[in-house]
Amino acid sequence: MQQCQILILGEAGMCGLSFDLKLEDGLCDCGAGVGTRALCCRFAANFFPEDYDPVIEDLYEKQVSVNGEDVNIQLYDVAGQEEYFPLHDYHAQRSEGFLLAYSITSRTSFERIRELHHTILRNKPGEADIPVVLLANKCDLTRDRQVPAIEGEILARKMGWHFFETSAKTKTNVDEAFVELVARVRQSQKVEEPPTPTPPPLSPSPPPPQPIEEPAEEVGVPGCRICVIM
Ligand SMILES: Nc1nc2c(ncn2[C@@H]2O[C@H](COP(=O)(O)OP(=O)(O)OP(=O)(O)O)[C@@H](O)[C@H]2O)c(=O)[nH]1
Ligand SMILES: [Mg+2]
Repeated sequence: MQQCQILILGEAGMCGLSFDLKLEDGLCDCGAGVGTRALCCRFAANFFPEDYDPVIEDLYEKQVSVNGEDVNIQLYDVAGQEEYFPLHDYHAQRSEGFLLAYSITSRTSFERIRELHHTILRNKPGEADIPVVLLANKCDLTRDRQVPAIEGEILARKMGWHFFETSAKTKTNVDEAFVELVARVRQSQKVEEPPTPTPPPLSPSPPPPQPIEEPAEEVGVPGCRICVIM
């Protein structure tokens, strides 16, 4: 079974600012996050959380078949607040593929994408072609749209990323986006994998017999071979 570690990053929800209060009060539903947790829940468990629960760190696991290979995905979601940036770095260093998410209802979350991308670059110095998929989440909320799809498409094309408008709520493009990322990760893992050495043949065939030719004439000091004239 192939392994693949993925990190999802998105702008933090406003509720995270009053994290302590929230822990005391239980869940809060102010709905400010871009939906990284909801996307993970939808993908890993086909479940949509209506509430807003600003967890610090969550691991989701799911096995999928991508291009005929079984892949075990470990998906990390970490709180977006500044105090958790060290966690972003920790997981970014260990991850092989990244989902960068914004909400189509929040222009600031779209503008945050470049910073999130820097988190990846900072933690993967010198690595080219890092698999990234850009997600424009909450595409079901068309009436609240602040970011036209074309802006996401242009950014993704410029950066060489794949782009999906998703909805964790309606499940639109969620599986497609994850599968695309995993396919890209597998592709890059194969480039890095050393080629499998070809085993030697079981019974090596002997070299073809060479005709034995008699030397025509020997010259030089007797007993001391210098050259042979054929
Ligand atoms: N309509 C709609 N609501 C969504 C969607 N995705 C998430 N939500 C809602 O948005 C709120 C925030 O979602 P979360 O997944 O908790 O957001 P988050 O990105 O993890 O937020 P942080 O933990 O602060 O980074 C929740 O109330 C979700 O139900 C979506 O695709 N459509
Ligand atoms: Mg969250």
